[in-house]
This record gives sequence, C-alpha cells and structure tokens, in this order.
Amino acid sequence: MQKSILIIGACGQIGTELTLALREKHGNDNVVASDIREGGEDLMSSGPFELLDATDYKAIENVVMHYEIEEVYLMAAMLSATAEKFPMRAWDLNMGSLFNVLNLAKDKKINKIFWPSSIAVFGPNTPKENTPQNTIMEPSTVYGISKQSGERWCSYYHSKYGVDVRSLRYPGLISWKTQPGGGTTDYAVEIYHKALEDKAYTCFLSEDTKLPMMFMDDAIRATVSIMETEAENIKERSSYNLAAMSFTPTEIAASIQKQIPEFKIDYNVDFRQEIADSWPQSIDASTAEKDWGWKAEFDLEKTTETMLKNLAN
Ligand code: AKB
Repeated sequence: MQKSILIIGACGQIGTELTLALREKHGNDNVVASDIREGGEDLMSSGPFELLDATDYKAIENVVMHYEIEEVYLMAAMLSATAEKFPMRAWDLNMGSLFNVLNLAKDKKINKIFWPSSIAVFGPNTPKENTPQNTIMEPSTVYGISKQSGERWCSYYHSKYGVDVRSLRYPGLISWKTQPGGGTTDYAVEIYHKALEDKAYTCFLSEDTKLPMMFMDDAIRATVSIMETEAENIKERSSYNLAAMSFTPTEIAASIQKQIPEFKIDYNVDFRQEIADSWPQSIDASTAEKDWGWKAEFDLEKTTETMLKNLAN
C-alpha cells in the first residue's frame, strides 16, 4: 500500500539506505528525504528532497503539511563519540528532534513514527553477554542517556496519547554506501576502507573489545519489518533489542585476511575505548524474534565478503 513518508536525517549512514529502500517499495515520489545538508547523488536524484533542521518544529510541520506526510522516520542524531565532546548539543538535537515528531503525532498530524535507539542505552552494570530486553540500564555516556530518556518518552507518548511509535536498539552498523560519523563502532566500517586502500589499519579500540554489530541490509530489513507489523503485535513501546553478530577487532581483521592476506592491524586506543567497555558484548533479541519475526541474515564472513566486493568496485 502506498503512503507518504518523510525521512529526517536522510543523508546519514542509515538514512541514505533507508530512503533508497523505501523509495523502491513505496515509489520515489512518496518518500521525501530531508537533512540539514545535501546527500549523495543517488539520494538527491531519485526523489523529493528538503533541507530541514530536525530541531525546528515549525519547519518539520510545514514539510509534513505540504507533502501530506503519514509516517516519519527520525534518523538525525549525534552519535556516541561526538556526543561526549558536545554534551549539550547532543542532548538538544537527540531529544529536541524526538519531541518534535512525538508532538506531531500527538496532535494527529502524522500517524506513525520510527525512532532509532541503540545498544548505548545499556551501561557498565548491565549483564554483558546475551543482554536481555529488560535489564539494568545505567548508561554512562551522553548519547546513551539521551537514547534511554528517548525510549521512556516513546513509551509515555504511546501509553498516554496513543502515539504509534516504534523503535529498535541498533548495534554497530556496517555499510559500504555511506560512512558513519561520530560513533564508537565506526572502526568496523573504516577497517574495510583502509584494508583496500593501505592494506593496514590502526584501530582505536583494543584487540579484544567485543561489540554487537549488524550489516546494513539486515538493519534496513528490521526497520521496514517493524514498521509493517500490525500495531497490536508491537508489545515493546520503548525499543526492541536487535542482534546479528558480535566480534572483536582481531576477529574482523582475521576475516579480512582471508581475502587480503597481507592486511595488517595495529592498535592506538583512545577515549572511545571507555565507551565501548561500557556496552554489551552480545544481545538477546528473542523478544523481537517472538513479536515480529526478527532473523538476521548476515554473519561476519558474509559481511566481509559483501563489504570488500562493493568497496573494490
Ligand atoms: C555509535 O557507535 O555511537 C553507534 C551506536 C552503537 O549507536 N553506532
């Protein structure tokens, strides 16, 4: 069924691929991309685009009215590493933009919202392996605090005002079309670029830092799938745990070496190590599996093959 969709933050790592996937599914003209800056050629030329500041309620409302938007995907956010440098700016962007779309839905100007949460909602006191859907959440990062608060607000707007908001706790995302920016898991994308360019990579996390990760195709499938699920099956109105694979820098390097034997990794750990150390090592996604049928398709080997093949072209 065709519907009118707005993506805020469409030029970022997830937004770019999500926009292209939704245009494919719902028709180019029905999916309006927006961002504070212009994006790649594919995105700009394939459908409508608006320059839009996610913290400007009036500007978002104008776009929503103009295009008769029904669904909003809010992908604009400041990620974990940058947020540690600019705590107030991160809070203002991450929370202000969320309130803007929640209030549009509360006032019945849009019907449905997707908002991304993150494994960053968990903290140093959370069980690290197979982290459950509901457990201790004491995030120790600015980004994690904003995502955990956001989850509480989503749940509140759903129960008090009936807002249909859906959310996923994304792990680190690996993609070849658009690079991430400002995250702690970014190393798992940079490493493929450097493997092809220099046959060497200096990693800012230590060799045995294990983190939950996911290939972008799986993340997009999960996002489309949770948005297409019947409302009564969405039991978690905070956010769903989501999982595909977990690995360390040593393990991703070994998977690259199977294809580029001369590839070398060394380490120069920085402030991002402390962020990574506060996060889970693996995630239990059984609630998402049960409620709306989540199943990952990409493991580390398939991710490495796909990344190297596409980046080499
Ligand atoms: C980050 O590293 O900040 C993000 C995330 C895990 O949410 N990729």
